[in-house]
Amino acid sequence: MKIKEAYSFAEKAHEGQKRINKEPYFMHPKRMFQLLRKKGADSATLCAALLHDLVEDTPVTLDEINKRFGKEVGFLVDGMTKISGDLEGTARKFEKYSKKDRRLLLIKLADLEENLSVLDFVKIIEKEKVKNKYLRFIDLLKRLSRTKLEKSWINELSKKAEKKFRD
Ligand SMILES: [Mn+2]
Repeated sequence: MKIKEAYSFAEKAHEGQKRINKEPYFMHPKRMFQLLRKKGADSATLCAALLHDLVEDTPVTLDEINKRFGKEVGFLVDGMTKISGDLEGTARKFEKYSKKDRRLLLIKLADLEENLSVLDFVKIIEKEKVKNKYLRFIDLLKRLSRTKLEKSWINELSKKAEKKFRD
């Protein structure tokens, strides 16, 4: 599939954006891509991981993603796009989408795993809010996990997160 195209498209769309730790934003989807590739994810999953924050954080629309990368990738990106300011709505949407395409569980796991690495940069006042959001999705993924890969990944991640939030 169009992995190279997704890579440069996402890199360009995130250009100029910085993460909380001041590195270029694109490092986030890039590391998710690397993580998922190691786990043997298929090309639609890899493309969607690279593109997963575009609709949320850049002027790129879902329509454009569908046109460029096809509906399969578009569906995964849509499933990763949150409903602004509505954590419960976002969780329900994610659950509904992931029941139609289980690959969303892996993309979300990679998202949570990668975000754990910048958690130390979150300001103390925002930490509680971030923690709530984070744990909401850990719980949801625990409930939705079925395969060996999903289960072992979420268990490992949940332990790491527990430790991080304790520090
Ligand atoms: Mn993300």
